[in-house]
Amino acid sequence: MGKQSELLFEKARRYIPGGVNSPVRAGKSVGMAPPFIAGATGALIRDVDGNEYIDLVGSWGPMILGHAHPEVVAAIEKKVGEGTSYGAPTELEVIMADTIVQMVPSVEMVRMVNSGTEATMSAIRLARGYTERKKIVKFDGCYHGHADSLLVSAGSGVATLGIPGSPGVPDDLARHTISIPFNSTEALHEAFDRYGPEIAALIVEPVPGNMGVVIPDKAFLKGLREITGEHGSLLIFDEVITGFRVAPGGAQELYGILPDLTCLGKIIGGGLPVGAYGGRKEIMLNMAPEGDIYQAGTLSGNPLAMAAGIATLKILKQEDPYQELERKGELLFSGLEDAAQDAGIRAVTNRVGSMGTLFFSEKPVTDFAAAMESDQGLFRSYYRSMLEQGIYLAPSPFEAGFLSIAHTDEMIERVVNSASRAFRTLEK
Ligand code: HOZ
Repeated sequence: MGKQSELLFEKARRYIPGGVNSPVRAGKSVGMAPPFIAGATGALIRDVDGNEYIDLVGSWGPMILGHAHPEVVAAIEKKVGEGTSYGAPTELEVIMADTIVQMVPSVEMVRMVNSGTEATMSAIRLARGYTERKKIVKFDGCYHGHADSLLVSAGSGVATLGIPGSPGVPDDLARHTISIPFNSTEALHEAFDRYGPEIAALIVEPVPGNMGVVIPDKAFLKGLREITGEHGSLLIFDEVITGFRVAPGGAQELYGILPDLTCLGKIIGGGLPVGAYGGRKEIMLNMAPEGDIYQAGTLSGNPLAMAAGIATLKILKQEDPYQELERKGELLFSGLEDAAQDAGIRAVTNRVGSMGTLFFSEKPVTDFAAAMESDQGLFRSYYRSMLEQGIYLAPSPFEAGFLSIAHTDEMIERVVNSASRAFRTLEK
């Protein structure tokens, strides 16, 4: 970490709460100022002090092709000279919607928005309007953005900063959200036995990435589909992270489960701000102007975001890099686990494809409670050592690490060797 970043952080804190525009990146839980970024190419990211790091954050998921992929850059450059926003329909939006419908198994119709938060918030409104019910079921440690109904027992920054429930969310609203442990079929049945006829929707990250990566039990995921169907509640998959990440059609393709609604973001914007929600036509047609459920946005379907997203999805379709990403994921995370074992550090890794997390824990991490029991002090020392060695990780034990097609085997080896050195310096 360098002087320039420290000075910028100091200045930023004068004008921006906490010096950042999204809490986790402030690095509060690792006790240090964040590196301020000057640029990034491929799998490498550079800070304003001239340090270069192997990037395992990938902007928290979107950069599956690596940074500044030439075809994505060309698509943006081609479009930018024609204007950056019209607030009117464009052909690019139709191409994007068509591509999403082709690639994501359950989606028949889709609406573009500007962030993952907007996508989940809108999907919840649609579910409530469609079912004429109020209650939402979610899982402890799953994070679906910062909309009022979804901040209850949330992961990501809420977990990282230890915020129990955000002030500003009215109790009257929060009481309609039921949060239960992930991977617990028992808790699921209890919730539906008790509140079934009142439940509008169950929302889930099919592979949670915001309490660190947690692997879903397949029978549990299947149970979500069955129980929501039995009670007339909608099943919403929040695939903002997993969409186009764990398979071309997301977790729903990987596990063969079709939700009623799907929320997307990150990869579909190729690194520009974007979100989307979609699903069965019969449900989606309830949105205004076809139906009465309202949601809107001046920048929705923004031409630059559409151009970057379409270019990204086109490459993913053509190159189908998923097997290769799986191989790289295995190389990285099994390497980390072996290195921890060799150093006598108790650690476990959870991984699906190219997303994964190393937890400093002696037992398997299958839910939020287990993730929270992992050793946060060890993570803090590990994070700092890795950064010093040129490896850029998310500054929180409750986030996912992401690989891209630009990460080479050599880079992965460097990450594992750096981790090995870091583990040897940690106090057991
Ligand atoms: N909430 C995201 C992580 N799961 C974004 C964090 C950030 O950009 O600071």
